[in-house]
Amino acid sequence: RTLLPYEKRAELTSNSIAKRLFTIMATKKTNLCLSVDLTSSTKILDLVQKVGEHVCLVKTHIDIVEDYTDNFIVQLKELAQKFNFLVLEDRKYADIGHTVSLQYSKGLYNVADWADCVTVHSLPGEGILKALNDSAHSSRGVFLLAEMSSEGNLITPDYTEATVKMAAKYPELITGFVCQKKSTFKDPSLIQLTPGVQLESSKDELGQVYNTPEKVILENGADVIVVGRGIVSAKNPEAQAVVYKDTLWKCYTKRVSGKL
Ligand code: UP6
Repeated sequence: RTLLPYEKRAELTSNSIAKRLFTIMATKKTNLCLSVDLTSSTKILDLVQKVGEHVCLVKTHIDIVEDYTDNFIVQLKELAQKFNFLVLEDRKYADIGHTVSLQYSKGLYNVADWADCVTVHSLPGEGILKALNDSAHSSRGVFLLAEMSSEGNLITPDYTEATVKMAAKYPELITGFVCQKKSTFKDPSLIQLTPGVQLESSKDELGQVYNTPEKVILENGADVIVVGRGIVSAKNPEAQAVVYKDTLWKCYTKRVSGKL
């Protein structure tokens, strides 16, 4: 899986979002996902305006935005079109199917309307995927959480394995996994989205664990790399996004060249 280039893997997918994401990465030559964890919609839009050309995916936590309006989404989607990136709402759904289908398509944020893909926990069982499969249009995707980056998380190897098995029943819905290890899944048509990445390995004060680009891409099999504070909290986020983009892409090209 990890030795195949993105453009080849784009041909293998059954999920339309995975196909688009692989294609965007290959075309724009970037596997950087920016996690815009800011609480002001103007700050988010300013940052995305500056770094949009360097990313394949923008990851939101829409429920932390303090001044949410529908117009914010209109503008975010305009930037997505202009710069050719996709939008992932990192909602980490984790309830019974019925509730999740309401959370996904109703309420203030109407996530189903605008997010190309969402994150979902496998914890409640398959009903959560059935619900999303029924309410999502055909051009939507799910990243299923198979592992987490945070210290002391309660996910076990058995849970991870059962998560990967569950995903195999929904090939048209599943874009990939949020996970940390290369061995977690084999299917080259699915995407490994890996958070917990900064240029130096470190930790934050609340249990987040950071690995380097080299480690997550060359050793651990990451395909799309999520960077939040590494960019958002930098003195010059735009310049830092370019540093991340270049470093991450170099690791990817090294990996697919097979000369490790
Ligand atoms: N995230 C993780 N670890 C996971 C899953 N998701 O950090 O296992 C998300 C967080 C945050 C982002 O919700 O939005 O990825 C990481 O941000 P950071 O780079 O600022 O730590």
